[in-house]
Amino acid sequence: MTPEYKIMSKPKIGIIMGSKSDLFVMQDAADVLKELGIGYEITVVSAHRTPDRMFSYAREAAGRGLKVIIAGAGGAAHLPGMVASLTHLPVIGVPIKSSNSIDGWDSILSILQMPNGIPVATVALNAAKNAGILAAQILSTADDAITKKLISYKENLKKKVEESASEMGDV
Ligand code: RP5
Repeated sequence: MTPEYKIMSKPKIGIIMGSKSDLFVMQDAADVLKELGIGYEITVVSAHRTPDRMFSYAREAAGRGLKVIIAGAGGAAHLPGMVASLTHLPVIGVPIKSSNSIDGWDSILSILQMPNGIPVATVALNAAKNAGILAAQILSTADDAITKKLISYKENLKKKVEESASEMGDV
């Protein structure tokens, strides 16, 4: 399957989504991983339209060196849970408010309410950026360079708030 993925060097994170129409959300995961200098691959894998592709992607992911999978889907979103059932890798689910969605709740509940034994770490609706950060945090437990980058990323968030506060007039 490898040649058809869009790959940044030495991918450790696999970003998949149920449809190309999910890319407007899932791109945020790729962007934050790029910012943190973490290699990822990104592609479309549909649980219901391409079940065989989903099966082989999930089964082969660990062997190809991936450490975390980020899976986004909208509507009756079974992709993250099904992928989690097929691999021991941690799976982060991104519920997406898609064109076929009932306000996003269908996707949130499908991804969040996994039965015991097969967890999916579910982020907020459309929160692919947080999925990317969480994936980096998982990698950081065994990687000091990523830890340093995350500390500086969060330090920067703090600085921005402080700058806003001083612009608005500190109290
Ligand atoms: C889901 O259905 C996809 O994840 C997407 O969010 C939604 C709509 O897909 P398209 O009809 O736009 O391909 O499977």
